[in-house]
Amino acid sequence: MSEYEAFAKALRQSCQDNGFALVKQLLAPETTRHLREELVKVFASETRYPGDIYDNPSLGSIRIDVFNRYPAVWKAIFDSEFLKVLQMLLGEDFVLLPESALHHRGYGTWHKDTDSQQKAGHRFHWEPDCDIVQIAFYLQANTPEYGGGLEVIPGSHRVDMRWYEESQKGYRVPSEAGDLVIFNTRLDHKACWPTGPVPVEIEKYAVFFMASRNNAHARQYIDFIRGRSGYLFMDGFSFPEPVQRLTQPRGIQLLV
Ligand SMILES: O=C(O)CCC(=O)C(=O)O
Repeated sequence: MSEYEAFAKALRQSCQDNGFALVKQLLAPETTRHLREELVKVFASETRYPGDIYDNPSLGSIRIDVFNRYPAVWKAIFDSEFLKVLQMLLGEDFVLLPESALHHRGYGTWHKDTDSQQKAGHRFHWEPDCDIVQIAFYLQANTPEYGGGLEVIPGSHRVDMRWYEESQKGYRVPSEAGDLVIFNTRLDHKACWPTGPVPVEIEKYAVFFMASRNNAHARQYIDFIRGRSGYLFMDGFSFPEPVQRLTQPRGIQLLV
């Protein structure tokens, strides 16, 4: 088996068994540094868009619609092997979803990203071919002392039940700046919390995208978010031309 095939096999196996995968050093160190500088600028800026979140006690600050509002961010990431890794995992014709966000100092509690759709009465995310993932680039290491990344309950993407308390300890995904973390939207997860004040030079910054295997569930998910309050960016959303030019020749689907 070639190195490429072994990598693809391990990636798929980890997502299937554990509900997440960690891909080491997908971004070059200078790209990570550049991205961190970009995010520092974005969160220092006064520009306000409806649907963004400002200094929420648990979620921190969130800026949405990376594709249209922060082109330097998606370009730096898409310039890596990012799309190729997603094709290995979700198929050559995977669907890039419109949802994307930048996070600063977010420390939320345990949840599945499917909780809101389940509360709204949907069950499509439990169908065996539903394969919708969150994709995170954390721009600092995830350490026991300072957090900075993701904590997960491995295998919980197969379990439709909350079986832990908020104090439950999970597995700290040992990501470092430049790594890629992919997780199933059914996986129980939360931000890895710091145990004390975090020095400003390692404050938590992250970039999130979403993608799906190309089947009817991608459309079901988009139809669901279109009906949700807070998803104002979806009114008239389109992927900008440069994203279309980069993805479409490779067979990657853009759904809105
Ligand atoms: O803050 C994190 O690292 C996790 C983010 C998260 O839980 C989410 O966006 O659903």
